[in-house]
Amino acid sequence: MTTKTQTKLDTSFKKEVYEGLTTFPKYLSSKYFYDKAGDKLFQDIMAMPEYYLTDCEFEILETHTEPIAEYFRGKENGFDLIELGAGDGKKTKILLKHLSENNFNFVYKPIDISQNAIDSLSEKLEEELPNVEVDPEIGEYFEVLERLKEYNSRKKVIVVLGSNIGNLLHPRAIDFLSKLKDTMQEDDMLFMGFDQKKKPETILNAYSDETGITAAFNKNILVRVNRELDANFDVESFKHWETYDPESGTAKSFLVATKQMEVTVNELDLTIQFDPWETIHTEISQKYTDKVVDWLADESGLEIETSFTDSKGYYKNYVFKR
Ligand code: AVI
Repeated sequence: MTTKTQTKLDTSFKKEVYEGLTTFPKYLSSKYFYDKAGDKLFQDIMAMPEYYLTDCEFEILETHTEPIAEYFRGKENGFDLIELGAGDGKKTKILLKHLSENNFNFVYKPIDISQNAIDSLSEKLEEELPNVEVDPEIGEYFEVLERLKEYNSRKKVIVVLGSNIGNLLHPRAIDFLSKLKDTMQEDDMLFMGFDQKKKPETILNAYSDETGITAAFNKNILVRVNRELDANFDVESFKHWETYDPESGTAKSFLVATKQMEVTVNELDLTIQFDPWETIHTEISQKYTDKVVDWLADESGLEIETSFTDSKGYYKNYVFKR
C-alpha cells in the first residue's frame, strides 16, 4: 500500500472496504448497509410478511408489556432506558407508551449508527409521546459502550431489539455481551431479542423475498461504495444470494458476480478483479436456541433472569443481569 493510499484510509469505512475487497474471499460489513436509502429499505424489509422477526417481537412486547416494564422499574430515582440500534423505534414505542402512561420515572436514550434514523425517531417521539424525555446519541455499538460506563447515577436498562446481535459471529457477540456486562452495575439489566432456530424454509424466505427488497438492501452497500468512494460497481451484475445452515443456525448473505468484472475504487486508488461467480460476503444473521443463548451468557459473565416468546416460539427476548 502506498503512503498516499494510507492517508486516504482515514475513516473506518474506507479502511474496512479496502480490507474486504483486497482479501480472498471478499467481504463487506453489513454495518455499512445503513445510509438513508438502506434505512428505508430496512424499514420495507420489516414490513414484509416474510420477515417474521418484526411481527414476533411486536407480539412479545404487546402481550407482555406489563411484566417487561416491571423488570425495567428502577428505585425512587428511576432509570435510563438505553436502546442500542434504536432504528425507527417502532417496537420500543409500545414500551415507551406504557412507561409514560404509568408514570415511570425514566429517560429514553436511543443510540444508533444512523443520524438519519435518530433524527426521524426524535421528531416522531416528540409528536407522539411528548411526555417522554428523549436524549439521543449517534454512534457505533462498541464506541458507545465506553460512554455507557458514565451513566451510573441510577439504574441502566439496556435494550437491544430486532435480533441485532445476530449480525455478529459468536466470538464478537461474546465480546459485545462482555463489554455490555462491564458497563452494568448490580441492579442494571439487559433486555435483548434473539431470533430462534426454526424451519429452514421460513428463515430462507425471510432473507430472500421474491419482491427483491432484501436484494436491493444487500446491493445498497455497492451503491454506497460507488457514491462515497467514487467506485464503478455495476450493481445489477451482482446477484443477491442467501444460505442457511440449520446446524450452525447461521444465515449468510452474499453478492455474487454474474460475470468477469473489473472495478475501480478511485478514493482507495484500487482496482479489483472479479471472476465469474466470485462472491462478496456481506452479512450473517445468526439464529439461536436457549442452549446457545445460555452459553453466550455464560461466556460473557451474564445471567438469564427470564425470557418472553411469541405464540409460534419463533423469537425470544431475554432479560439478563450481571
Ligand atoms: C438488523 N438485522 C438484525 C437484520 C437481520 O435480520 O439480520 C438485517 C437484515 N438483513 C436482511 N434482512 C434484514
